[in-house]
Amino acid sequence: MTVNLASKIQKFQFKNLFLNASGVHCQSKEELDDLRHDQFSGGLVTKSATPNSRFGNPLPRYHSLPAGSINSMGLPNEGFEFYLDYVTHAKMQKPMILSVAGMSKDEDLDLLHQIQNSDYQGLTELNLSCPNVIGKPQMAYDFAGSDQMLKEIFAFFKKPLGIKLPPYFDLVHFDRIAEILNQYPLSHVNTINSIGNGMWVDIESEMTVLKPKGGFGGVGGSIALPTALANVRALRQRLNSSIDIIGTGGVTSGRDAFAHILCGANMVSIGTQLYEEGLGSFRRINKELSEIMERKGYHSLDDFRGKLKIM
Ligand code: RRO
Repeated sequence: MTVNLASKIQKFQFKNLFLNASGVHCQSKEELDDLRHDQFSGGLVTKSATPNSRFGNPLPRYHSLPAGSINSMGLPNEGFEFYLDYVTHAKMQKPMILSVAGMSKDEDLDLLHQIQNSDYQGLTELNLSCPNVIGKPQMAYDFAGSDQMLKEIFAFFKKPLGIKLPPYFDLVHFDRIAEILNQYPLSHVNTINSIGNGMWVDIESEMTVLKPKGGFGGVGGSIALPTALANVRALRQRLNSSIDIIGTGGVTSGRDAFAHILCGANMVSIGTQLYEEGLGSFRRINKELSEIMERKGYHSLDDFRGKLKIM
């Protein structure tokens, strides 16, 4: 039996459901080319672009944890023009998602105006959840502000647009954000960004492991999996069926990807594990997911997507 891992976001067809998580292996042209040519990833997401290139926060700004990672990269990127040019002109092997993150609402609107006025016809994702830029709050925790912003965006933006959300931790917050998002013609939501402002301590040196922001950073990897699954599930239960979901967070194996799909993910992205293991992680996780599906007699992702049973 062969299984089919094809999936889509709106009209965009992906040969398989795996993406890199934005931020991992997607900053430079070489990294983007690697992803574009890798036959075991279905698509790619760019590093979130700011209007101008940025070095980001001081080092050390990434640390491996026993079951994940903590980072405070601070939006290092090559600048918006570089990424817009890449996704517009690179010879396509697979669909690409242009991630953008202005440092303010005005910058977000300006970036989206530029995309609207460009030749780019692909998917865009607005990152409303970066936890690591000093003085820049995670927009998606401000419900009224996010609503207002989306209202202003969709007054002019007519291309496919999704947003990257931070994790929510209260059922009332899922209700509230879904109620807002359901008012807009979003292509997708990508959930979750890293769990913001965690802390890790090296007890020998008695120091933080990250330099920026006094050691606070976004937590990802296995430890984030339960939070990620909860967010995919809770949003799938609440969002209009027209809004697709990219499940991000804690995927290290085919089992984790299978769980994301059961919770309702259309696509699944790999962050910390891709960083730690490299591009080979796509091949391995593909194979593991295929084996689970074969064992269960599933031919396609639709056979079990969103069909999580409750006890
Ligand atoms: O660059 C970062 O520090 C970063 C970003 Br923009 C983000 O959205 N999520 C994250 O964990 N790190």
